[in-house]
Amino acid sequence: MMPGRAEEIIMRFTRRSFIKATSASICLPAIVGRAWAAEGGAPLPIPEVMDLAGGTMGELTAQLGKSRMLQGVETETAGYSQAFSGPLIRVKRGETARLKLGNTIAEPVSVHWHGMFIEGAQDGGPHSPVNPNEVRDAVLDIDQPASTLWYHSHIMERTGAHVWYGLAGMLWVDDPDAPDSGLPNTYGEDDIPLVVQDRIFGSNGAMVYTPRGPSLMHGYRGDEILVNGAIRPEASVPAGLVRLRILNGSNARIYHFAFEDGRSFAQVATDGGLLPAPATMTSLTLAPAERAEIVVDFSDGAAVRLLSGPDTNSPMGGMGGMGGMMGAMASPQTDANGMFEVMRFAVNTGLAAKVTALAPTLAGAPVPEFGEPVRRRSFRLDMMGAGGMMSMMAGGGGGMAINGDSMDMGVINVAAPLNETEIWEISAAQMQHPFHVHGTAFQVLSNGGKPVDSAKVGLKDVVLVDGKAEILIRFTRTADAATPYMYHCHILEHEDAGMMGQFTVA
Ligand SMILES: [Cu+2]
Repeated sequence: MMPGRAEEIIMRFTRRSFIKATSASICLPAIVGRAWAAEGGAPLPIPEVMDLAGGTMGELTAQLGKSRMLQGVETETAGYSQAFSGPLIRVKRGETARLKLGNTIAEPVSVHWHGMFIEGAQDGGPHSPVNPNEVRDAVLDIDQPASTLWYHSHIMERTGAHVWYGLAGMLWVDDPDAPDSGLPNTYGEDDIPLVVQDRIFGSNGAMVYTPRGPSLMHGYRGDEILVNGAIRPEASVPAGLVRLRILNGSNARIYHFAFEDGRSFAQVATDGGLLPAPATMTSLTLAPAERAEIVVDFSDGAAVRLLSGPDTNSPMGGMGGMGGMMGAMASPQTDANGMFEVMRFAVNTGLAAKVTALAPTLAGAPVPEFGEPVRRRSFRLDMMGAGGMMSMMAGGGGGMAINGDSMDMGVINVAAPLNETEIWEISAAQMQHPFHVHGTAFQVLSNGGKPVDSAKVGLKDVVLVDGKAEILIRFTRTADAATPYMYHCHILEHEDAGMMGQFTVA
């Protein structure tokens, strides 16, 4: 990453905020410190649905806007056809979804369909920018299991800034021919999208994004938690089973979710769709870009808070390391148990509890059919490439790399044959990295030196690599050299600093 690049992006996104802040400080010299408060408890925003079923043409236009996230000040944000984030897009398996992609922002953006099995030409990666005032067609042939996916901008060296300011939203694939899983499915009532993101707000209420040195190495993390664009909001739920479709839409933060009262819940789906059977647990770790669907029982009528443990993932070892010492790592305030609030749930007896029991197995869960692998590839995620850690400490971009090579738009790193099963071995020495592969879903064979039970983990498109992970992978769509697929770390600051490679499928 070029030194100074991040600052340029920020200037473009927040120029108006800077001007406003400057004039405010001239007019109101008595104001010291924050001009705002971050109060939780506002109603959870439920994203508007853009249903593309039946050939309805959709439209997503990247734009800047102003959002009321904080009390006392507006925040300049970016979104797709709205001020922050984007609509919840629903598409149906067996159909072709069509959208017009526009851009009114003064720099190229893109719309990457994260988790979708579509050819490279429609994947929306760095080779498919929507330039300012340009319109691009997206034609998405939907053929994959019902699943909770998302979309976000994916421009070379700018993905972190774009997602931070708001260019990301959820996408749900529905499968009308799948047998009924019996899961709650009333949108916004007992089937609720939760996009969890951390942010830093400056004293003027503007979002602050300045990854450099330790905050680039760790990945850029914030001290305020947004869910669907609202600070620690409150969801109103029926006194029954409620399905929460959680996306970790944060740039770098790993969450360790648990309910305040220790109640158990059932995970029913992962990145690639339903699990074969509900998996009961009391805590859930979700790395950036991972999704989980959980079913929570609210029939006791009690209000409860969803919490998270702190993110200790660090190239310096635990305890915040040098990042903490240098004051560059923002983190929410934790309670006596070391947990922080994500959001709240209040039971509304006026809402009908439509589902009160879970089936022991989930009808319609995808059955992975990979067959025997024919080759093995290795990917080493490296934070110590050209420039190295000292360069990053000094505020430079350093050279993050995979197998020693930083991402180069002109280099195809891997040519993968179509419809051949491979084992990919991903290793990460300094810290854990969420490794994402475009265009398909994979099965995790092992992680951290231990075999993984795929029935409990399901089909994935992101794996949080703990030392070393092995995945079973196959590509069923093509990608040519003009619009190749990407594999990369989904800590977006690592991706933007070069921890990404590109591959063709033919
Ligand atoms: Cu990484």
